[in-house]
Amino acid sequence: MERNTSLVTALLLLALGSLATAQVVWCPDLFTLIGNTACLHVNPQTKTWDDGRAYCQGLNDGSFATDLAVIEDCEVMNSLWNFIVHKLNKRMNYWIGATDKDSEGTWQWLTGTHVQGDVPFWFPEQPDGSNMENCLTIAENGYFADGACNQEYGVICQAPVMTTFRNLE
Ligand SMILES: [Ca+2]
Repeated sequence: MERNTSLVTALLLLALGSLATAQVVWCPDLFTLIGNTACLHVNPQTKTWDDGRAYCQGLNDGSFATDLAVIEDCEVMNSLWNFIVHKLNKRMNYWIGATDKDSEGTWQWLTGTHVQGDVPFWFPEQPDGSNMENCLTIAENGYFADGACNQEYGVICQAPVMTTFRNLE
């Protein structure tokens, strides 16, 4: 009997222990959690791609890095476009963080990874600008397109997702 009681007590404590903390995911100031996995900042004020990048890189206090957004996830892409159209009501062209400046036709994110091709990211027939269009936008139709880097578009910036373990007791 005593043995059973201590076993039950141990199991109960174990259950309480796992319930007592929760992982809290959040974003730094100025950034919104999109699709539960990305911290993004959408600014409809228009800038060239380079100026947009500099703007994004300035959106932090030095304890983490920020840059133009890297959108590799379909869920994030959908949630982002819903946020832009339905919440901000600012459907327009936005710069994001990829170019084919280094090698025409080879699109790379600022992180160095290859930009995924085709549906559901790129609009059909895009990219189509060859050497004239070397920067990546999410266009006003909600899909990727290439754009001339000195055009002035809105910008979408990204910060790392922050995680905290919060005690629930
Ligand atoms: Ca190009």
